[in-house]
Amino acid sequence: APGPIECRGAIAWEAGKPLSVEKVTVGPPAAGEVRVRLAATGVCHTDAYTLSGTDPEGAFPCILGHEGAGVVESVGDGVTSVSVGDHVVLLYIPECRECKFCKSGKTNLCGAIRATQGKGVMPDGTSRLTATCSDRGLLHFMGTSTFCEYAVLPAIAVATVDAAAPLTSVCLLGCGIPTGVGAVRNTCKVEEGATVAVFGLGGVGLSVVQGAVLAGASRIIGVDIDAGKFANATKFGATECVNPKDYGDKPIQEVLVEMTDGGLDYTFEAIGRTATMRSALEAAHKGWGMSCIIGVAGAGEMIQTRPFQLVTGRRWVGTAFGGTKGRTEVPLLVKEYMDGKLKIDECITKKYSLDQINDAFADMHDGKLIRGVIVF
Ligand code: NAD
Ligand code: DAO
Ligand code: ZN
Repeated sequence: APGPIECRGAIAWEAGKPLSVEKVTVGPPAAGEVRVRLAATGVCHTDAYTLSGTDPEGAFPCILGHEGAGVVESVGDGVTSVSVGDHVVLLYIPECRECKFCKSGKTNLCGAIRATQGKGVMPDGTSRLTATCSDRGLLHFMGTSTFCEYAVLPAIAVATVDAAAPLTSVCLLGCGIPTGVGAVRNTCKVEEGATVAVFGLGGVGLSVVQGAVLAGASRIIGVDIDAGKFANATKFGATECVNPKDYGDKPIQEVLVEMTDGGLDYTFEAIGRTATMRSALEAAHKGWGMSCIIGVAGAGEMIQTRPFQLVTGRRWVGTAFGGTKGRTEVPLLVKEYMDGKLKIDECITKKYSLDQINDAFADMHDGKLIRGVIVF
């Protein structure tokens, strides 16, 4: 049976402090679990949000990170769905295929390990992570904790992918890209010829743009207050870009409604601000326009609009991980990437070593990155 592994990880000792790269002991996988040697992980705003301390559910000390890919190093008792040596993308939303949610055919929000994952522990209520220096237990994060050379997850939380695919690229299929592409395909089911607006042109918004291109949208309007984002948006297929700052006090939804003869068929909010969520809803066309919330707002914030906006046929929806069922759909996204149909490498602005992880956070804060990737 596999024993504990001593390796390196980036520990978040407390909120608001830089991550500390040091020795971490990663326990063996228990029954139903797998241990993965990470090859690469993306750095996402959710990691920074929790580290900042504004996430009320953030608990420390922990190992952050949720956009990872690697190779299965060992498996616990009873694991049959994956084998040692398999290449996997780690899933912060698992897919058990047995719970009420999985069986509904209506959602990707598997409930199998929800309660323990939210508390930062494995399904048996314990952690596999220990800070080697002090023997202090560390909490898991989002069920993944990818900022470490090894991670332990339930087998239902890894997607086996084509071993020929570079793990340093497909790690981004752990969050940002499926979120944007899936919002278009799974959540909104955007049809050919539809008009689309994307609020926020970061990694997630660009993935919405990419999804809209793949869906055959006729018009894709990017909206961002940082005009520096427009070049990439155009590269990914936005047909127009709009900067709300160019319109003074005029609400951006009015600008968009005028540009589009009454509004868009689909709008997406990929920023995480309640004001832009309202703008996106109100920029959707009367009678049929659908607006999708992707951005994660601060704890306790509320959205608002006049109910008349919904009475007159606009629909307000939201999505987690783009409605993607990870074990089933992530391997298909890898195939699309290998076939040259899905852009991933274009989303990677810069690669870092684990020792440079705080630089990756700083560059992300400065808005310099579509995505930064830590290569182990
Ligand atoms: P990002 O910071 O890279 O991109 C956000 C963009 O919004 C930036 O380009 C910024 O200039 C722009 N922006 C900021 N304020 C604006 C405003 N008032 N009007 C127009 N544009 C504005 O972030 P990202 O990584 O692309 O993530 C976007 C959001 O999606 C975040 O809230 C993140 O937490 C969330 N997210 C959600 C899911 C999900 O499953 N629902 C998954 C991943 C990320
Ligand atoms: O099943 O209740 C649930 C929650 C599943 C996780 C949803 C997370 C959505 C937002 C992710 C932010 C970026 C990683
Ligand atoms: Zn399930």
